[in-house]
Formats: sequence, C-alpha cells, structure tokens
Amino acid sequence: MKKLSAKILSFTLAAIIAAGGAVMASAETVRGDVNRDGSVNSTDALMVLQKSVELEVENFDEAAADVNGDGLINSGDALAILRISVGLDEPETPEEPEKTPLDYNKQELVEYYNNALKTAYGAEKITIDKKTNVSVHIDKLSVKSLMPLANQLIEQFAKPTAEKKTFNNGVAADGTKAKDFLVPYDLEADGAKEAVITETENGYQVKITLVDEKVDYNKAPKYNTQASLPLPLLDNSMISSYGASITRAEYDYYGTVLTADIDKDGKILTLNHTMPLQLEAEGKYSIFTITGSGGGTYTLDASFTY
Ligand SMILES: [Ca+2]
Ligand SMILES: [Ca+2]
Repeated sequence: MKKLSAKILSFTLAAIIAAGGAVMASAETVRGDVNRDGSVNSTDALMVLQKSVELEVENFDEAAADVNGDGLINSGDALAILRISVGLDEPETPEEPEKTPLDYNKQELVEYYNNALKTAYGAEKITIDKKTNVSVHIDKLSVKSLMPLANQLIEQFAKPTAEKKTFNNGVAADGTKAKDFLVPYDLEADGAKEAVITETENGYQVKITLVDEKVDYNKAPKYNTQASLPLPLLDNSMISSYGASITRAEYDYYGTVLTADIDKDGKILTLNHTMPLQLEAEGKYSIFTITGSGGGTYTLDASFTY
C-alpha cells in the first residue's frame, strides 16, 4: 500500500507541475538535481519518491536529494524540489564542510609538509637549531684485518653535529641559504610510502615515510635526496689513497621517516628525520677481494624559532 500511495502521489505531483518550467543549474552538486542532469524538475521529485519507498533508483545523488537537510529522503524533499522547479524557491549548492589538514590525502600532506619548510626558509627572520647523529656499524667484513680502515672511513661520516643559524629572508649573514643548511622541500608524492597526520596541542604532526630506495653507491637516491640528507656519494679517490678500490656497493634506504610539528598557521616548529640504512660492498685491496656489510641510522633534529 505504501508503494501504491507513493506512486499516486508521484503522478499527482507530476501533473501539478507539468506546466511549470525547469530550473537550469550548473554541473556541481545542486540541491534538488538528484539525477545531476543540470536541471531541477519533476523527474528529480519522482526519483526522490521512488527512493523514499526503497525502489531501486539509478544515478541518484543522495546529497542533492535531501533538499531540506533533515537527513532523510522523503516526500518533504520531493515537494521542496517541485517548489524549486516552478520557481517558488531558489536552488542552492550545499556548503562544503571546511577542509582541515586532517582531511588531506597523501599528496596534499606532502605538499603541506613541503610548504611548511618553504615558508620557514622564507621567513623574515628565523633561527634554526640543527643536530645530526649517525650510528653505523659494520656487521661483516671478509678480511678482518681491514676492520680499522673500514671504521676509519665510517668515522668520517659518523660524527654528531650541532649547529645553529639565523636567517633573514632565507639567507644567513655568511651567505648560507636556509634550504642548504637544513633539508630541501622538494619531495614528490610518489616518494611517500605513507603520510599520516595527527592533531597536537599546537596544531598538527605530519609523519611521512619514504619509499624504500636501493641504489648503487655512486648514485643518489631520488626521493631521499628530494627531502633529506642521504650519505654523500663515496669519494673513490679517498679509497684509492688507501690502496683500495670499490668493485660493487649498494646503499639501501629502507624507510626514512620525516616527522614535522606544524602549528595551526602552517609554521613548522620541529623536524625529525630518521633514516635507517643498510650497506653492502665489495672491493679490492692488494690481492684481496673484500666483501662487507653494515648498517645504521642517521638522524636529524631541528627546531625553528621565528
Ligand atoms: Ca535533474
Ligand atoms: Ca529531507
């Protein structure tokens, strides 16, 4: 009976407005344009009635159908649609709820992160406090007597650093650019394996995990280079000065994590990069072929004072 009475109501309503014109509207979601054909008319009202009695309705825009915004789709909305179609009421576009960084997708989060750094580097005045640390160890070395040499090489990279600099419009008194002092802001979304954002007391925390990058020792890892500070390319002349040579070596950057605390105005407050890496190498020293492997973690911490 419910379905039959709805049908009768549909036909009655349709008949009432048959003489009425259709209101043309734009292609975006418009209240009342249920089939999104650009016009609010009796077809839309009929579709609402069909839907309200749980009939299958194809091409049905639910957001457009709840014209009076009470969360239900029923004959009240069908009437409202008919009122619009005969020009008694104006159609309106439902207001989009305001988007916050918490609603961002991966690509938007990467952009948000890049922009936070870019904004900081371009600030009228900013002081960046930077600390780095490397913890690397050799797991295996086929020629044990070369361990001291290997460790000597590692020590060149493995010194903790602490540096603080003030920049005015991105440049320090000694000419250093903020971007060169800290890290670049060029990360592409494809370089992010995952990006998450959480709300904090001051704003948001963005955490981006980079994709794994396994590269030859004399090639820069694409995404780690866009966003962080991968190991410098190994200087062969330094190695040959020890009478050794590299025949094959590979770095594996298997999941660098970039964490930034950003305030509600998009200003970055703190930054942490944690870059775990693994290294495998084969080289020659005198008559020996040496193979070795090792790994460790590089960390960067920075705080920003505006
Ligand atoms: Ca329509
Ligand atoms: Ca409604």
